[in-house]
Amino acid sequence: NERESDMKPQTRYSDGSVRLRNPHIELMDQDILYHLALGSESHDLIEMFQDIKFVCIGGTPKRMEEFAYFIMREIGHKIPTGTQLLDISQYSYRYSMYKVGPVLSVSHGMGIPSVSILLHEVIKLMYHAKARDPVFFRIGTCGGIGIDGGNVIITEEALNSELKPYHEISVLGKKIRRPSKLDRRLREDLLSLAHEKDNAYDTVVGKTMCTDDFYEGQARLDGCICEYSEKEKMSYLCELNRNGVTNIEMESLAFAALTHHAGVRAAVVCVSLLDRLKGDQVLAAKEVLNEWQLRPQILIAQYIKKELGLI
Ligand code: R2B
Ligand code: URA
Repeated sequence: NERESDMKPQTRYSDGSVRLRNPHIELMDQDILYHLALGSESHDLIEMFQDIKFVCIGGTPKRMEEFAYFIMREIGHKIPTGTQLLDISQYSYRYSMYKVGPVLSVSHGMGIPSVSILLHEVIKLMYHAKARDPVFFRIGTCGGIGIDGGNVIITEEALNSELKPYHEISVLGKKIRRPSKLDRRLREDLLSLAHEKDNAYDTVVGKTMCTDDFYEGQARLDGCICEYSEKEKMSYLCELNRNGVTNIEMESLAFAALTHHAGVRAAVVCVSLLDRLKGDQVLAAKEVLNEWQLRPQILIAQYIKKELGLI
């Protein structure tokens, strides 16, 4: 019952606004974006979100709040003195969402199920808002394969744990596969914006393996269960390395597959927290980790500033 999804990637409307691959939505009286605490009738989504050009998503609510303040300074967006950015989705108690001019900064939680739910609703949000040609970025963390903590990896291709470039999901009890493609042009533009002068860290392009677990799913020896040897672990990680895998994380597959299928341009930029060929535990100090997590944000900010004509 397995088959490649034979549908072509979704195209946008001629004005660049998002078209949904779902005939049911426009027949509904209202569409409640439950996990965002927004709705098409309860909120004026066009008024609130039509100007969005960049949708940036990342795991934690705190990091995405910080990104919102960071991008606000970078693009010179002003809010009244003494006021704070509002977490638009605070009453969902699931995800958090901040809007800074044309930038939306949203948390997606951990793993494919969480990022999938978020993306279904954010892509619908862009559709209801009639936002034009929004670009999506995942700003994340990962384990490097032969890449030390602190270095930045732009995903060339998202692979499942069998190293295949598709996301397999169950729909009506049947397995279907969707290609986990990311936008090549976007990736190349990002790479060209990566700093070269500063040698503090590198920015590289590589294949990203996406797993459903942090421990056994990523060949760690330090989960509550481990039924393989260190030798088996190392031979597996070395095989990943030989296959061009530069990093492992837990969302890129669904992120790439859903955005591609919805006809939305997207890229994944992650910072490595450790080289998995050297260990399993994330040992770096909190302050160091915080500084590292800014690095993908800096790259995305460069892209946004360039697109806005600010650099
Ligand atoms: C990277 O970090 C998280 C696990 O610690 C997960 O969300 C991911 O992809
Ligand atoms: N996120 C992951 O999924 N794996 C790591 O090793 C580090 C961060």
